[in-house]
Amino acid sequence: MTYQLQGSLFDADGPEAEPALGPLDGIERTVLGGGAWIDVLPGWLSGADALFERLAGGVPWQAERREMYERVVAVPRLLAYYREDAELPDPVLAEARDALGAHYRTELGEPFATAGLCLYRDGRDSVAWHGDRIGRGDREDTMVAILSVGQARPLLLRPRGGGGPTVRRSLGHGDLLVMGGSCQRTWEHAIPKSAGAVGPRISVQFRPRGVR
Ligand SMILES: O=C(O)CCC(=O)C(=O)O
Repeated sequence: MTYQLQGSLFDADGPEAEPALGPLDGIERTVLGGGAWIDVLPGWLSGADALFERLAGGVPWQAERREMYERVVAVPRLLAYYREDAELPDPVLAEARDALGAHYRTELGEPFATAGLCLYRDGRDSVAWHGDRIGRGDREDTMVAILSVGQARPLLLRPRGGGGPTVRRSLGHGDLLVMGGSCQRTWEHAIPKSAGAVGPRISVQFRPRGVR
């Protein structure tokens, strides 16, 4: 199976441009409340077409199944997980992890260690409301940084359990979004299903050790 970017998604640098990261200085913080925040930097990565192609074709994507309401159902996206010290599937991802670690060193107090990759094949792929609360994210403030390539999809955030205002950020080709503070404990996030012609998207999530 091949996953291809649609023409309108191609970035301005063209498909031949090597993936490269810009500075993190322009990143903008939005305080969500309850100790949670998000930082957003559109277009952090240039040469995003080439990175998309390499990851789409080179990562050993896994289809997973899970139990839901006493049935086993397919998880609606493909996944790959790189543990701490595993070689990442592209050198620019190691650069991204290290640049994020350096930028947030004082605030986070530890490096980003693991990388989770998700491939949303089309608008039917999605992830339901959740916080990354397996491990320390359930008890401690932490950060999860998402680098997105491919089709722009909205990331929604709401206070845990719902009932509060929903915050929406479109994550496009080369964009960065970092969830921080208590975000995994006190807020939830989701990528909803989307109707119509929706191209593929790859999300790369960097997390500190013990957060999942
Ligand atoms: O697709 C994304 O950027 C979000 C992924 C996510 O929330 C997760 O895998 O826990």
